[in-house]
Amino acid sequence: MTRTLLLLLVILVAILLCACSGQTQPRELPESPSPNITSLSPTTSPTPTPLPTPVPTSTLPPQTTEVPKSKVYSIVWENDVQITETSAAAIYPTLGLNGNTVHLAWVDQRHGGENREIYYNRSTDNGGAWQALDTRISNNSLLSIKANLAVIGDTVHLFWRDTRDGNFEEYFVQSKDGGVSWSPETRLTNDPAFSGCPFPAVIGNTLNLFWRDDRSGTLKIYQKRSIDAGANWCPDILLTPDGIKAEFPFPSVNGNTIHLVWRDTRDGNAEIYYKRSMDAGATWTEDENLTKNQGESEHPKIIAQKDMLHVVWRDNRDGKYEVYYTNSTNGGQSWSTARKLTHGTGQSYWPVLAVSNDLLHLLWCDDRDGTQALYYAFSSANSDSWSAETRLSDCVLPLGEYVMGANPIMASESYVHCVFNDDRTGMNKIYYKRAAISIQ
Ligand SMILES: [Ca+2]
Ligand SMILES: [Ca+2]
Ligand SMILES: [Ca+2]
Repeated sequence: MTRTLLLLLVILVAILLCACSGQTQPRELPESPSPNITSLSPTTSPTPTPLPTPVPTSTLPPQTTEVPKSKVYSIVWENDVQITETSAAAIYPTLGLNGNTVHLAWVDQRHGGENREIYYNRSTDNGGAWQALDTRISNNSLLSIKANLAVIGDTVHLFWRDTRDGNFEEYFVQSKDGGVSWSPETRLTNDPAFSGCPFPAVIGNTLNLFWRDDRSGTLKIYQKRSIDAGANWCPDILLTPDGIKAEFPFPSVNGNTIHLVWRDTRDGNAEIYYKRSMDAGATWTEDENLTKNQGESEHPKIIAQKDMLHVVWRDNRDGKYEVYYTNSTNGGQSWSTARKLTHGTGQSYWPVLAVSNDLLHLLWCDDRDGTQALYYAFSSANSDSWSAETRLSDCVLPLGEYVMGANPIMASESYVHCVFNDDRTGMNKIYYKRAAISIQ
């Protein structure tokens, strides 16, 4: 019995030893979840399948850099809405945007003769419906033109230029209730020369206005500032060198920083210059030439999108005018190599950008078919690839420097809004068109 027990004990020990010899190192406890899981490099995740990018077209360059994207956007344009119904011409529409509210200003000839007046309308449902009665903003017998809006919440600032004083001067009105009622107008400039094309940049209660002025014989860029929401304005500030022709200033605001581009001839041909103010317009960095080529580089527009800056302009460095693009990923400290965006048979004019979330929207005029037409394309890849073009309208004014309003395109998360004038009825009228943005 004892011997049997001993034998069983020996067998048991042998089995245990055998089992232990086949066992690996004691299993470690599973790691606790990494607190940095959300910051893991994308390269450690399964590589997302590159989604179909918007189809390159014959007039936009093929995609040069594959950018994996998690979203494919669809932009579907709706029918035109005719905003002005009078028998008189209306031109130069421009937009402002605040949430679902779309603000629209334009130049209207309904009062006859040489008079031009600034008119205004708005939609509070993303462009679905417009006020039955538009609003007359200016009221004098001479030219009131080139309106431009700056919208901060319910406060709408509206600037334009006006010849009532014997030469062009900048004027300003303000609405603090989303365009329902308007302040009396304020005359902002007072010099005997041409004061044109006012472009505002608003940061809280600090208003900056940029315009071109030839008070000493040459067009130059001037700035004017108010730090009390427009109640008081500082004297005019000259922003570009005296004696150098500079015009078409265009600002974009990002936080407390104003980024400014303009057309400048100090280098012997027209170039796009840039500078920024990181204190809401009080001080500025040095002027920087963004183009540096022998062609005429003009019609610049800049727009900030999150931490990226996008600039477009037109350039004839290759013999005819095409739309060019550059961007900065470090707040304007350095810029990408310029890229040509249009390759059609005609000349391209007046490129304008809008941004919304991940999208970059481009609107421009092109005469490839013999008449000047308005085209649109978008990019979800910082201009590396572009959608097919959409011809939005036969644009209508003869080619010239005053064709396009200041902001004819703006975008929200849900819609792209576009305004233009078109003479399909035999006379220029203001049309509005929107596109719903969806993610497929
Ligand atoms: Ca007038
Ligand atoms: Ca003047
Ligand atoms: Ca140039």
